[in-house]
Amino acid sequence: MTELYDLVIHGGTVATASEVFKADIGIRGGRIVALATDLPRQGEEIDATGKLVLPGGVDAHCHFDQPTSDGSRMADDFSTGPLSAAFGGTTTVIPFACQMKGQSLREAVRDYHERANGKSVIDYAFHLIVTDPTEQVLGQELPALIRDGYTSFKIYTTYDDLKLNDRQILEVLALARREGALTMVHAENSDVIAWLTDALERAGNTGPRYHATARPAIAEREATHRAISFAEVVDAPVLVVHVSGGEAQQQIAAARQRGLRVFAETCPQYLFLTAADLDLDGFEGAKHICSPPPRDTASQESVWRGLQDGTFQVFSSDHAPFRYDDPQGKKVAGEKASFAHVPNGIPGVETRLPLLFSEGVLKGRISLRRFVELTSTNPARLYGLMPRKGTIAVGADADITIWDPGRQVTITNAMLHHNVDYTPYEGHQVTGWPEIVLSRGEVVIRGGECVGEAGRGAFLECGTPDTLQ
Ligand code: DUC
Ligand code: ZN
Ligand code: ZN
Repeated sequence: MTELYDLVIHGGTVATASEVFKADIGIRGGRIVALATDLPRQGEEIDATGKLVLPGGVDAHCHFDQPTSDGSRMADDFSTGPLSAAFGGTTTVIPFACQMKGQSLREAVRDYHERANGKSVIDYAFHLIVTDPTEQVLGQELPALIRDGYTSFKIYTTYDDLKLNDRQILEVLALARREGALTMVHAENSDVIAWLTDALERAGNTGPRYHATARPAIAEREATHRAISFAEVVDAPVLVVHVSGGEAQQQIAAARQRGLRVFAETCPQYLFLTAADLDLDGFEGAKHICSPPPRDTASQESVWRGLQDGTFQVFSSDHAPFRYDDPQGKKVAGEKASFAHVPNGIPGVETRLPLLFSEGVLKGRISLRRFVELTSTNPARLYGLMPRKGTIAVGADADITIWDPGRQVTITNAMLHHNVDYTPYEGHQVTGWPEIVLSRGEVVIRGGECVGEAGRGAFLECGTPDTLQ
């Protein structure tokens, strides 16, 4: 008799964005084919008694093997980045394919496929980063790429090598509207940052902690307001990435109250770090330099409220990995460097889910359903990966994380699998950790080991973003 299932997960508590229920899961050909109590014991079996059975995480903001204009290299490539993600319970990553100014966007995409090809243990899609919206890019390349499954792109309002001017932002938003894509915005006012940076450096204030002074919440608020205003002019949806706290959050909440299709993402660093972490002894504060910078405890509370009240739809890592003791120098730029030359970004792809589960779900700040929604379902929906990814349902890919809700872990860098020599969360105690991770029905992580083959992860074409409120 042919078996109905290749694998059955028995006895667990399944959580989706809409319900939490006891069920067995039957898997065949990499997909979920049955969801019911007491499925027959067939094929391979996993006993999930006492465990949570969650849709694998979708980390919609991570940077792997992304060259920077100053030549600093990211520590994780498309092997170690996705591997670390998988160990942390994530089964889909959406890193960026970044166009360099003067480069064709098609060429950039080809380049990133070469970087990624044959390396990732889990499935991946790409957001684009549009830095040079020429006539060729807007008229031909971008519309064709959207049709080919690259349906979201990030634009910047800061960094000389990345930023767009206001006119260009409007052009990109208008194209996104026409072609059914989603624009993600890094919102910080470039001139405010440059002006403050110059003043700080002239005064000799160049240590890591001044990174936070040079990038104040007002600069983020202004650019957030501008991005939302432009999206309103064009009548296009927009998603503001890595929102750090109350100032920008108020702009987003007010826009959403007016019924605008404005979406927002926040990240662990805005819940678990503050600007004080940039002020550690010596140069150690450089370990926490990311942009926007972490703020203060009031901002952390504000971000928690935004996760609770729906201002934020997406919780991503913004994993942007640089080594602290890099061969090029401490945090790449060297200890003598001004904060302005330290690459912006911190690791977090493996700790994203445990931190939010422990501090959010177990401390009663968010429900388990909301946790799943923020970390898996909403990113899949907004970036056009539903119904394949982001949920546990018949027909979906069997991307599943079996979660031990009681496991106590003290986070140390030694236990993580990224290629970075530190974690910003060293010594942080959490309860809850992924135990078994399946990608398309195949166990990839079990018993603290990777048992999935490098390169088995597939490239995913994204469909039209679901930006209905
Ligand atoms: N923006 C990101 O999205 N990641 C790292 C640094 C930055 O400025
Ligand atoms: Zn950014
Ligand atoms: Zn980022």
